[in-house]
Amino acid sequence: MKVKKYHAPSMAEAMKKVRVELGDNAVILNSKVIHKGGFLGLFKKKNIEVIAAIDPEAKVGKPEPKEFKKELQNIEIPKITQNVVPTESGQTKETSEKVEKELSELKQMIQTLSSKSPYAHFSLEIQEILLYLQNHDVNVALLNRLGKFLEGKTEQNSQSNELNKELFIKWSKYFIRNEIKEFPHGGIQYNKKYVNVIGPTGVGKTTTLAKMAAEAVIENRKKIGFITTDTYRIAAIEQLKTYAQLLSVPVEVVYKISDFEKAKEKFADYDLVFIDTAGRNFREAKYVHDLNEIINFNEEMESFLVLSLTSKERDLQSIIAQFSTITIDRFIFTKLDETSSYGTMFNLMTEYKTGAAYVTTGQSVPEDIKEVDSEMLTNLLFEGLEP
Ligand SMILES: Nc1nc2c(ncn2[C@@H]2O[C@H](COP(=O)(O)OP(=O)(O)OP(=O)(O)O)[C@@H](O)[C@H]2O)c(=O)[nH]1
Ligand SMILES: [Mg+2]
Repeated sequence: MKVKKYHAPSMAEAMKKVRVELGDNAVILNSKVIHKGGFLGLFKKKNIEVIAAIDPEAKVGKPEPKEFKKELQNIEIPKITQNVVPTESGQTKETSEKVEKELSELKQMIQTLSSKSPYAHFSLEIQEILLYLQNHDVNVALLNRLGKFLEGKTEQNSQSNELNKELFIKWSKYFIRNEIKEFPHGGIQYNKKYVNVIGPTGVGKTTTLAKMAAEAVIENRKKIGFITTDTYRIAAIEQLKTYAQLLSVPVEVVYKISDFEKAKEKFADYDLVFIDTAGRNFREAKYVHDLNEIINFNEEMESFLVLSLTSKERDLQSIIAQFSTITIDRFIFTKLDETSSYGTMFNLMTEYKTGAAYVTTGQSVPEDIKEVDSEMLTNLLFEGLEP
């Protein structure tokens, strides 16, 4: 049994190294993203680490998982004699004990990894794709379904001699896109008068609303107004007023539902009204209740839940649960520029059966926003795997 660690700037390059050195029957035990070098924690380089193994005496074809595990248990750890006299290189009893301990830990690690790796039984081509997506934090359930789908495709096309990486990527994209295709995606539909952004604090609600409003005014020539219900911070009203001034459009500040009704009259002959809301701690159940006290959600309204991709997935799930009493039309995923992991978007869309409207890619208004659909999102996810 030969076990080796490989480092490369991308998953594709790491897999190439594995293939060249260990051949097509290698098994990937683990892969992770590591950050190397840098100064004071900055400018670190992203690196992929892959641990791969091969049994040179194994029959051609992939090893059965059970056999493979048994073989791992039989890895010989070289016995290092105790009480070693210091050698010329200065090796002492302590260092040899340390080496033995490290070897034993390594064996333990390999055993744990191999028993945990849910993908070791797939072919190398499938593993490469699954591990790439795993690094993007795509969840295990989705990956297992994809693995089985790719296995089925491999069987159907077993006679073909064109089973190359491009084909596996094409099949994977087809599968992933299909998982999210049925949900409505895309930006403002322009068929409802009110557009509303809600979400936790600091995720980019106001900035994103300004970007959406700018598109409505500049590209679609719509007559728009703003409503802000964010009366918790003076600065929040000023922030929205600044964007409104840039677009030469009015802002109404709304404290209670009667103010909302007045603003509605004021904007009677407007095409679109963009509503900004206060970000609140999503753990406070009262937040959603308060929103219902100010905004009349019975109006013709498109509601977007703004989620930052820099948040933990578990927190995003709690946020979505908190907003379950409000009809969310689509998600907006912000701060794409601050993460290299896009899987969370797919996990949430499939879990909550909700599509996405936009991704935002920076602080600049109005340019750092992109309208999305299932094809664009899928291409984005696979960007780093394309040859
Ligand atoms: N890097 C990055 N920063 C962003 C993006 N969108 C917004 N921001 C920044 O995130 C910070 C918060 O943005 P806001 O629009 O004020 O967020 P908010 O959700 O309205 O915040 P509250 O109203 O306080 O809840 C600002 O510094 C924005 O410039 C993005 O796509 N990428
Ligand atoms: Mg805000």
